[in-house]
Amino acid sequence: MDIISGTFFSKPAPVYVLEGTKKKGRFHKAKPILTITGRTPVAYEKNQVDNKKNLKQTQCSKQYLADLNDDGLLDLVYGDKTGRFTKFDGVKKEGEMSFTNTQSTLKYADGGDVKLTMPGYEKYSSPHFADWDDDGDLDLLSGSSTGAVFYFKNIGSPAKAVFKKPTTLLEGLKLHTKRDPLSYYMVPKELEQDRPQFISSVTTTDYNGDGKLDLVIGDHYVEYNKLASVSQKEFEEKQREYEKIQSNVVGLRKFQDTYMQHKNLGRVWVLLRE
Ligand SMILES: [Ca+2]
Ligand SMILES: [Ca+2]
Ligand SMILES: [Ca+2]
Repeated sequence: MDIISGTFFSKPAPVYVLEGTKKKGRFHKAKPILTITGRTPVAYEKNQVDNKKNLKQTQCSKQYLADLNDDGLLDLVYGDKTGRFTKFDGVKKEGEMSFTNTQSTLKYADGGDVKLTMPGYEKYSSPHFADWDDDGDLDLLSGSSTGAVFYFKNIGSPAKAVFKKPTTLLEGLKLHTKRDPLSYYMVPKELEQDRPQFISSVTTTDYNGDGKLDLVIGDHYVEYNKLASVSQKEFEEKQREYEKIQSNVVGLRKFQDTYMQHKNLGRVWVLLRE
């Protein structure tokens, strides 16, 4: 058994493999996954274009390996900040996994890019593939910036995956409707406990053994507490001030550091399928 690990940024590489050894639970050192010519398979914000000057590398929220064209070789799919699903097809290379230099994107039947479309710029698509409808082909499931989970049915064939527009399996938080970093992170207590908070990542397994796939979702949970030394009045005033300015991330950090304590945590949620 080998471990595949992705990273948020692509320096020096976005995906590593840790090959298993003969000793149980022991692995070789992580090595980067590369293209057939030894390049790093970098996902760009726009699809591959001739004018390489304008290419801007995107943040990858999750990487996933699945064979989407039934050629026996794993293909590499990235989720990213802009909500797309970028793909590098697997190619044959002796002794190791390898991929095309060129990126493509997962497609709908009408040829459009499969994309998360919730409001706001940071969407963080998070691909996972499983045969969710049990018809023999791999369907796409995705977490997102708001914690919502989407299902894209594969309406192509095992040899050519093509997807249907998404069905929402789990609604996300309603707060992330504008590019306002404060609303992005600060979630009222009652909602915090209700559903995944931020950049959810989904996987499937039959958790309760009833023969149907269930969802296991990881999230990024940020716990905030007002500093004890700051009065409630002052805190609320500053918060209103901040909301009025609709400041940027730098402003958010300043507000957090001055008036709050915060902890970044991860949680795991299980949703059983009915
Ligand atoms: Ca393949
Ligand atoms: Ca299927
Ligand atoms: Ca189940």
